[in-house]
Amino acid sequence: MRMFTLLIPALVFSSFSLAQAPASVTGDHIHSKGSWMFGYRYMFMDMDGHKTPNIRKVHDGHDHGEMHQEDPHEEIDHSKPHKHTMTMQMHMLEAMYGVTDDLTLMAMTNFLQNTMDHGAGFKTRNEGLGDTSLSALYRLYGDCHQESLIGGLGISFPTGDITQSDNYHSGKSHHPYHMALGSGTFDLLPSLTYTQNDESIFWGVQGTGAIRLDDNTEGYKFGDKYVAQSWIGVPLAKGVSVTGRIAGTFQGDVRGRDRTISATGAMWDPKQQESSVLEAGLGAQFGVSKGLRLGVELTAPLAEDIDYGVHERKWGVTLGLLGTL
Ligand SMILES: [Cu+2]
Repeated sequence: MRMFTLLIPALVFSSFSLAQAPASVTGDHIHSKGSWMFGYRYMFMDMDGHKTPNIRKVHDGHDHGEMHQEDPHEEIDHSKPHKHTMTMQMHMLEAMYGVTDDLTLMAMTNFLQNTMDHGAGFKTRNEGLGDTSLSALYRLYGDCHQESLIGGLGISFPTGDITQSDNYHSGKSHHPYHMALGSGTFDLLPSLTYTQNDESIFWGVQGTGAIRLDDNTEGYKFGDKYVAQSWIGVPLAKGVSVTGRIAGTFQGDVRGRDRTISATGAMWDPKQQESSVLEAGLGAQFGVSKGLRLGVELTAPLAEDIDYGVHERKWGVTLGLLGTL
């Protein structure tokens, strides 16, 4: 509430266009020649346990979230239902620069904190620098105000360390795949975004991919990842808008395997990492001052089709502070 009263005077003087994608979306716009944008985004995701064949059999379709936490030592015994929960926090920095009115370069890097709770207060944590990407965004069509079609092509560099030891297996093993800080591979990042904007409504649709170009140093590669999403937004007042978003994400299985990770359960099994998730996002954006925008978005899954090695998603939040020069 106090934040609102602080924002109101700023909003009155704001002339920054808020017809922009939700805080969790990147690569949806370009910048005019010679102009810069800098951004910081914080993402938090809360994840539930894995579904397991055992839990399914015992509970026969009932909510898996009801399972009790158990001693980490019991976890190895897969005849018993168990639960590992996980949180992911990401601090992302980005910079965009308009090389021409049609071509914008975008650089992004992030710092990750992944924490897995194995039950009974036993936690493993992996944190550090994630992967870094450099992308080119090109205006294929449109005026970038009322309508635009933007194609993007980027490369993700493996700056995230994939050799951090896990204290779960006496430090001899690397963290399981979904706890890794990066892919370990050079990834191709294609994207295509179409947006429309008029006085009373704005919307966009975007497809993005992460295609692994080689095997990493540990002898595996993550499955390719594809996201298809669409959002719609309404300006409520000058400097304030709300958005709704729906996104489908597919992530393939790991190919090959990390030799330090023995498949003592689905979580460590490279062939149990595939997921398809449909999620919804509800967001709001505030013009803080001319050229500075604060966005927030809450996300929750609508439907999931996930392998036994994948955590079920619970909810997430993204905060974004983006400023143009
Ligand atoms: Cu930008």
